Amino acid sequence: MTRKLELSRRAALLGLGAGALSGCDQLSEQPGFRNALQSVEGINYRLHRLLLSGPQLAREYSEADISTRFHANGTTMPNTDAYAQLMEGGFASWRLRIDGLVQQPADYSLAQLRNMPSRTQITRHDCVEGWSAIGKWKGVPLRLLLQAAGLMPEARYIVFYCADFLGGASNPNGRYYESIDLVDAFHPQTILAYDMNDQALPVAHGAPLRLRVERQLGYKHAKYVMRIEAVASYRSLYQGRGGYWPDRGYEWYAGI
Ligand SMILES: Nc1nc2c(c(=O)[nH]1)N[C@H]1C(S)=C(S)[C@@H](COP(=O)(O)O)O[C@H]1N2
Ligand SMILES: [Mo]
Repeated sequence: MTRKLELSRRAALLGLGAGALSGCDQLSEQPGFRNALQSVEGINYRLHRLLLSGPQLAREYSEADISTRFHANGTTMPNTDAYAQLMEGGFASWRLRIDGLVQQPADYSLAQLRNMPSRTQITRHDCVEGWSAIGKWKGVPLRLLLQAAGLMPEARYIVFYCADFLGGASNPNGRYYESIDLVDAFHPQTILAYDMNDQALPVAHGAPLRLRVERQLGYKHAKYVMRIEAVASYRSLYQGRGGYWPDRGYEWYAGI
């Protein structure tokens, strides 16, 4: 099924015009809309988990398919002094923190991540706003970092905290974050990418590190990842729906 068809199918299920789904920044605050979204989301999640809980791979493309223009969306330059300093220093002092329900919390430099085994994949990014682009991503499989950290048995979700705040740096609730379950966290195509199209990841696309979780929509692919936390539940984080856009009405499980 094409993306457009899929979106209009969901819109029809929700009893909405296609326009109602046409933007990361267009939201309905109506409780009815949210409840409808949540029940459809449950069906989509359970279906996907039934069909996709194995290692089924998202389609991979060839070099010739790589898009000449790849739109940068959402934040394209994080708006904090802390990020500006990291950027000026070429991210030499940047560290990725891994903690939460793990045996061995850790901090990784970019050089350390680049020295780990890597995966390269050419995949299509689908934004809920209706555009797609094909890019080549190289990074460290998330699975390797989680195995090194040693998940505790209670861990069920992996949360990604980003450097950027939407709606102003002084808005503590505006921090971009996302979360995924362990099926996606251990999936072979789930990587923390530091290269895009054979170059260091550009700032507009999430430097120095961004998530690629290829079987889900664009907003799940957290850019500017600073910290990874293993949790039993995401209900106590921010608005309790597991991500910046899920907190604002979008599906937590954005399976394509
Ligand atoms: N930290 C952060 N991650 C983010 C966003 C953002 O605004 N901030 N936008 C999301 C959305 S809606 C999309 S479509 C993709 C865009 O990635 P790109 O800029 O590489 O195209 O990043 C996602 N991850
Ligand atoms: Mo998006």
